[in-house]
Formats: sequence, C-alpha cells, structure tokens
Amino acid sequence: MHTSLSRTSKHYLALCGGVGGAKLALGLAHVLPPDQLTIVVNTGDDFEHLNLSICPDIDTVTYTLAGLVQPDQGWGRRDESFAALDTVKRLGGETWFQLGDRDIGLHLMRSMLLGEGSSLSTVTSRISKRLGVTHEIAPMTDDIVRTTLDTVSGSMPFQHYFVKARCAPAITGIRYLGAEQARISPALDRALTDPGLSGVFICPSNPYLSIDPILALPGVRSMLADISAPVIAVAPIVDGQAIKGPTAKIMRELAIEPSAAAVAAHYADFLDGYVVDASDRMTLPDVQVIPFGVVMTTLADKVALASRCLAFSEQLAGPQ
Ligand code: FO1
Repeated sequence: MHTSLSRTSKHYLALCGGVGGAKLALGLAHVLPPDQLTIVVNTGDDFEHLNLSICPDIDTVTYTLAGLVQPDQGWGRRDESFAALDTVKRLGGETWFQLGDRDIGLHLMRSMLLGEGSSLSTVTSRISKRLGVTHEIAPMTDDIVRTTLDTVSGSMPFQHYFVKARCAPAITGIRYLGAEQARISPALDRALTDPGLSGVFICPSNPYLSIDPILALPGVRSMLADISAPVIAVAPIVDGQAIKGPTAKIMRELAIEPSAAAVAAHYADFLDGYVVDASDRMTLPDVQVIPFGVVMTTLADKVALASRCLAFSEQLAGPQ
C-alpha cells in the first residue's frame, strides 16, 4: 500500500460508485499493483440509519475487492444472516434497508471510529486493510455530501428514493447537498496532483447518481479537464439500456435521450477516451472511442475490460 506523498512510478485513479463501478475497480485491481491504483468512491449515497453511519458504495467496493460481496446482488456480504434486523422488526424499528448481521458489524466499527473523531478516509483505509484489500480505497471527501432527489412525490434522501421508493417517483432534479462546501479527500487530491498520474478511469457507474457527486466537489471537473493524463470513461449504457439500475429511467425523466453518446456528452469537458459496446460505435469530436465488451459478468470480463482500459490510456498518453 502506498503512503508516500511523492510517487515515482505510474499511477492511476478510478472514480466509481457502487455495483457497476466496483466491477471495473476489481478488474483494475487485478491488472495494477496496489501502489499504482487509487479507487475513489462516491459518498453521496451515505446516510445515518438506526444510528449507524452507512456508506453503501464504499462498502460495495470494499466487499468486492475483499472477495466478500454477495455475488448475485453485488452489494452486502455473502453468507449473510439477518437476526439483528429481525429484532429491529420485532421492536417496531425500520427494516426497509436490508442490513445483515455481518454488515452491521462493519457499520458499528465505522460509526464508533467516526464518533471518536477519525476521518472517513482513515476509517475506510483501516476497514479495507483489515478485510484484506491491498489497493487504496478512499472516499471522495471526508465532509458530508448527501445526494437528494427532487421527485414528483417530493424531495427525498438518496436511499429513501433508491431503496424505500424503489426509484419509482419521477425525478425533477438531483442535488448534492454539501458538495459546494466540501473538500476533496486527501487521496483524491494526491492522485489528481500527482505528476505520475497516467490515467483516470470513470467507471461504468450511474453518471448522475454516482459520478456527478464526485464531479460536484470543488475543483474536480476543472482538474480532470486540465490534467495531461488521459481521462477514459466506460459507458454504463448499451444500446440505450442501462447495464444495471435506473440510469436510463433517470435520463428520460431529465429529458435526456438515454444513450452512450449522451453520457459522453455529459463528460465532454474532460473526456479523452470512451469505451463503448460494439453496438454503440460512434465518432465524437476530440474523444477517441473504442468498442469493447462493457457488460462484465465474469471475473475474466472485468479483467479483460480493465486491461483494455489500461492499454487505451497508454495509447492516448503516447510515448512518455
Ligand atoms: N440496496 C437495495 O436495493 N436494498 C437494500 O435493502 C440495500 C441495503 C444495503 C445495505 C448495505 C449496503 O452497503 C448496500 C445496500 N444496498 C441496498 C445497496 C445500495 O442501496 C445501492 O446499491 C447503492 O447505494 C447505489 O449505488
């Protein structure tokens, strides 16, 4: 694990949300050594629930890289039990958010450590290392940012919209409360200012719910536009359909035609390379587009896509 402030070797940064992003992050962790990759994760989904500090995207990435994730749903722990939640139910508490017993153990530790004054970066690093992850996983910020959905049924915090309301209410707007005042995390700052930064990968996460909270932090968009390292995004949409989750539905509700091209347009101010499914081949001004299998089902798919992203970034960077 790299902790030094100056790096001499190549270094890569991945920006990601939960399930979809974690798949590419896992692939990248297979093709890059721990001292060459920083994975920075969205925290706009975080919330306080049952007095616990819950960071679903950080935990999804951590469990995925630790080999502990529930493989079918892509979040939460494998081999999970729900005895604690049964007790919450019996006592009349809220049970709409499925917290398993093993998962709750992590939330207890994080809540305690944050309560003692540790930063989310420190706590995330400690938890991921203790679970056996050797690559650096960091929050986008140590400050509080909360994604809030304005919908036809009123405004709601992210998890209320995503889990409790099952993404059903039509969206009229998305806000990242606290983002304007937040500072980027030390790991994100280090990566973006590292002279050895050789590539940035925007994982195939929901652009509006998972990547935009990171881009909303002061300086991130402009730094991505200014860095010499290539910025490469992987399309989260294939042939107008979201690979996973409500991306296409949200785009329609925001009056954006759901397509891989529309996602590229959303990132246009900093994008250098774009990886799309073969069915979405396109030409874009100032962006090189390559076709590749972006639907990651097996570990081999994840590793192959990560390898292709890496080769693409080397090609875009040119001879060093
Ligand atoms: N997603 C659900 O759809 N339902 C749940 O009950 C749920 C519980 C949950 C608990 C811990 C955790 O780390 C993630 C959990 N997720 C659940 C996933 C999470 O809400 C979303 O995948 C992300 O926030 C979106 O990236």
